[in-house]
Amino acid sequence: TPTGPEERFQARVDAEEKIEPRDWMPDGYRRTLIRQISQHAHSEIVGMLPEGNWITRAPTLRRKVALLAKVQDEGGHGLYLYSAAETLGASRGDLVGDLLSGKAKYSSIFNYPTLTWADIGAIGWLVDGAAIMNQVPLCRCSYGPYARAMVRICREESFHQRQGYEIMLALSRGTDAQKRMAQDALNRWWWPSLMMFGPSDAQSAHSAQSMRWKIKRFSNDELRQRFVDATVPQAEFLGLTVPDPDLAFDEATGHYRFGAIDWSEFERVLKGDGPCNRERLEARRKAWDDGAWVREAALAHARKKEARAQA
Ligand code: FAQ
Repeated sequence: TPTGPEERFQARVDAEEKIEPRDWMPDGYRRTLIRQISQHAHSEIVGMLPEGNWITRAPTLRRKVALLAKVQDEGGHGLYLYSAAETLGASRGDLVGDLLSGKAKYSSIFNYPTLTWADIGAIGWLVDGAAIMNQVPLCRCSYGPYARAMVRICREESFHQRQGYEIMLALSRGTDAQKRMAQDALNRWWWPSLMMFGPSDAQSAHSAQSMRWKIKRFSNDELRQRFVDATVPQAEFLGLTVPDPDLAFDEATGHYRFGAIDWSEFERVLKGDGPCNRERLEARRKAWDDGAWVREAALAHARKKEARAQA
């Protein structure tokens, strides 16, 4: 029978019990979750920017309504993820401060530009597709509040993915210019989407411990492989070519083999030197500054209500 608190904790995790905010947990478990959940929240909020760029230029009213709903969903995901991080004792002000100062990480993928309407299709298809692959197992994460938030997030992501794939389908069945646009978007988003899953297992600093704690259920490479296996047939159905000359189906394993990822590009983007890192942080800082009057008004209103309640 387990003796110390660490062993008892691990035994609960091994028994698939959910860990709740008031339960005892190792400091490392708490820190890992605050790190991952806050990076995830920042990704959702920064992730609104590349697509927000196309709301005013969506080609039809129907496309605009769907894109608006998707970008709003992402804002909502960010908010419940910040709340999940708060259940671990993190302060939302500190987390947002770390994002705005450039200290906190957010997903590398959102540092690439959206050059054409086809990029909105490619983001839904590939970026949300990758997000679902990574996040469905997080619905079974050992930490209750994160696992529960993920259930709703994944349902919404699945709508986002279909929205994107349907744009790609329309373009790939369209004029030659539209087909070229779809292919160009796939060319630019394919490799960055594979990088979303994080460094290879051999390089991943946190995977082994996070898997022992059942925060992560599958390794970065396992999820990346599943994504490639699921997505290549979808590209074929669209009549598009995945930009990887080494891509080949391996009959023996039943999986696609794919070419080497350019990890130097990934590292550059993580260091803040990707195509849009500066622009993204600039946009978040401006939104924060422009929203100062709303925060002040909300605080003043809350103080007035409190004073009235006491009177
Ligand atoms: N970008 O040891 P590992 C979305 C960092 S989907 C930037 O493998 P871990 C929806 C990692 O944080 C995107 N940094 O780390 C949407 C760590 O840095 P640290 C968000 C990355 O945590 C769609 C270091 O490298 N999804 O937003 C990346 O075990 C469309 C070492 O890596 C999530 O956040 C990267 N790609 O595994 C919104 C899902 N990869 O902290 C709008 C939850 C790794 O030591 C539009 N997160 N790093 O300084 C996770 O599942 C995990 O955190 C991983 C990384 C798998 C991302």
